[in-house]
Amino acid sequence: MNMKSVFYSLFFCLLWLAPFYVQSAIIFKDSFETGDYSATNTEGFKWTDKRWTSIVSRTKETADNNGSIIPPRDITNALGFPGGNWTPHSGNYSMRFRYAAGANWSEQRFDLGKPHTEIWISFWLRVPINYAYASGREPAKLFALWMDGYSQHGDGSTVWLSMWRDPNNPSDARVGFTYSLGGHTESTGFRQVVPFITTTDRGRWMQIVLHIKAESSPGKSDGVIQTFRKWGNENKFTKLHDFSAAPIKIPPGGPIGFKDGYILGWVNAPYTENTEWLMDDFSLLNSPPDNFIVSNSPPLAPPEKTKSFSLKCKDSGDSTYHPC
Ligand SMILES: [Ca+2]
Repeated sequence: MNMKSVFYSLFFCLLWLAPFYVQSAIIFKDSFETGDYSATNTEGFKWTDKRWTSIVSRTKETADNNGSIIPPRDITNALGFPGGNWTPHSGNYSMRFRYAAGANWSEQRFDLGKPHTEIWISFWLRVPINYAYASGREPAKLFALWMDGYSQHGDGSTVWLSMWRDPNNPSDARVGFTYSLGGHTESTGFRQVVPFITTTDRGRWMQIVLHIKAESSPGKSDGVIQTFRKWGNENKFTKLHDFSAAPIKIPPGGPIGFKDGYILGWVNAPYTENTEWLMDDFSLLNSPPDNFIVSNSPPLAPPEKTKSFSLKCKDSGDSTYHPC
């Protein structure tokens, strides 16, 4: 075989292999199959503050705020939430978020370890089997990501997704995003508040994919916030949010990028019944996840929402609630 033949053999061999090397670069993945909060990665990811979350199998609650439950609590006697369904999205375990009737808070925080200026986040979320947006103040938190400090505690920006009551069907939820400008300011108005969950979606699993990117240089306002959602019986994602002019500020004092976040969180209108969400297959990526096909249908686009709102927050070390 001469050199030319070797070259062409090698070239076609690489062409054949290429499709196997375009997989997403996964930074971290947790399907909770350890039955606890111990998952980490080389960048130092860790699950941090917990507010009424736990790790559950189909029948047992195996780890809670203290990291473990001995003996595991049974589903029929799990803190007044009898009769639930803890079937995970995959494997044998998932993370449970429990909002007691009348209570405002269930939240799971995480630390990325290494900061990222751009990140893709994917997780599966199961709509509570008795889901209904309660009457009262809005919104209800869904997700947050920040850099040096949360909301006004940060010189860098915070990005949020929150649920709003559907004015046409008050038990249903819409979802919008907002962000703070940094410099220790609170969030700006919500944008792109679009249909999200109806009571007919009770018990359904959805995959949520977020793409969040800080501005490329101070003041450039070219940050990105995109949200995609795919129900378990769908093969394509629907784009819910698409914004590429966000002034998402990196704090001059660091960290250079997003460092901490949380899932779900404070609801201004407490549920009238004990309500539990399940979350599974959480992953952080450098690029879109595999099999990421987005429907050609245009993004849902009701009018922009910019009305003022009131979020209540309480951070480590705070003794009282305050606006976020
Ligand atoms: Ca799992």
